[in-house]
Amino acid sequence: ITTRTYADRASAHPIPVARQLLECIHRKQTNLCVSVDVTKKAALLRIADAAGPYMCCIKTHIDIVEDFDHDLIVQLQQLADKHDFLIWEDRKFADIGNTVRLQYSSGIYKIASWAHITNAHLVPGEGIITGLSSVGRPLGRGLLLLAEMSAAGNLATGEYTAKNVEAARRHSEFVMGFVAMKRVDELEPTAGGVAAGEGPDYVIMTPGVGLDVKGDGMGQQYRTPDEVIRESGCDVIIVGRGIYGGGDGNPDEEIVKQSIRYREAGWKAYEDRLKQ
Ligand code: UP6
Repeated sequence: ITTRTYADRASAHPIPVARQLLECIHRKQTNLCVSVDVTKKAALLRIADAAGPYMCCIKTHIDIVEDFDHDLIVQLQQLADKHDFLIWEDRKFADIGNTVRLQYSSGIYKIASWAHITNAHLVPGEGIITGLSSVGRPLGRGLLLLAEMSAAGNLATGEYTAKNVEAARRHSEFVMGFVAMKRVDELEPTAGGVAAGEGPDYVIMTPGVGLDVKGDGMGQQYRTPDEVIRESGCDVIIVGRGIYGGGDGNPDEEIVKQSIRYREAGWKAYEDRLKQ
C-alpha cells in the first residue's frame, strides 16, 4: 500500500489528466468523488454546485438524464471551473475498439469532448483500449479500467483483475488507473506480468462507499472511507446515495453536510495511511 502523498505522485505522473486529478486532490484536500445518478438536468447541476467545493471529481451517468441537452454540458463545465473539479463519465464501455471509438466521440453525448475521464471493461480485449485511446489521447483524456467491482457476486476477480493490470501496463500512455476495491497494481502478477512496484503509478477509484448502510438491496456493498483508503490503499472514494440521497436528491444543506462528512472521513483515512 502506497504511503506516497498525492502531491508527490502528481509531480511524477506521466498522464496529464492523472496529474491534474492528483493535484486537485492535494490542493482541495479532498479524495471525494461524488456520483450523481439523477434523471433531471436541474437536479444534476444543483447537486454539482452544492457538493462542488468538497469534491475532486464528479461522476456522471449522462444517459440517465431525461432532459439532456448541450447546455447541461456547458453548465457542468462552468461548475467544474467554478469549484475546481474534474468530470468523469462512468460510461463503462464494453464493445470492440471500432464501436467504442464511435460511442466515445459521437452520438448525442459526445463524451470525449467534455469528460476528462471515462472507463471501460476489458471483456472485449485490449482493442477496447486502442479504440478509446485513438479518440481520447489526442484530447488529453484518461481511462480507468474496471479491474474489480463493488457489487455482490460480480465476476471481475482473480485472473480477470490481473489481466486488467497487465493491459494497463501495456497502455500506460492512456490508462491512468482502475476502478477497484483494493491496490490491484500491487498484486502478484500472473506469468509474464510486471511485479509490484515496478510498473507506473495508477489512481485507484473506489465505489461502494457508505457510512450509514451496508447495502442497497440490489447487490451494492458499502465499505467505510477508512476501509477503502487506509486499509485497502485506494486513492479516491466514490459516494453516490450517501451524499445526494437518491431520487432527485437531498436538499442542498444536507448535500453540503454529507459532502463535508465524507470529505473529512476520506482525508483522515489518507492521513492515517501516511502514518502507517
Ligand atoms: N459503480 C459501482 N460499483 C462498481 C462500479 N461502478 O457502484 O463496481 C457506480 C454505480 C453508481 C456509483 O454505477 O453510479 O458507482 C455508486 O453509487 P452509490 O454510492 O449510490 O451506491
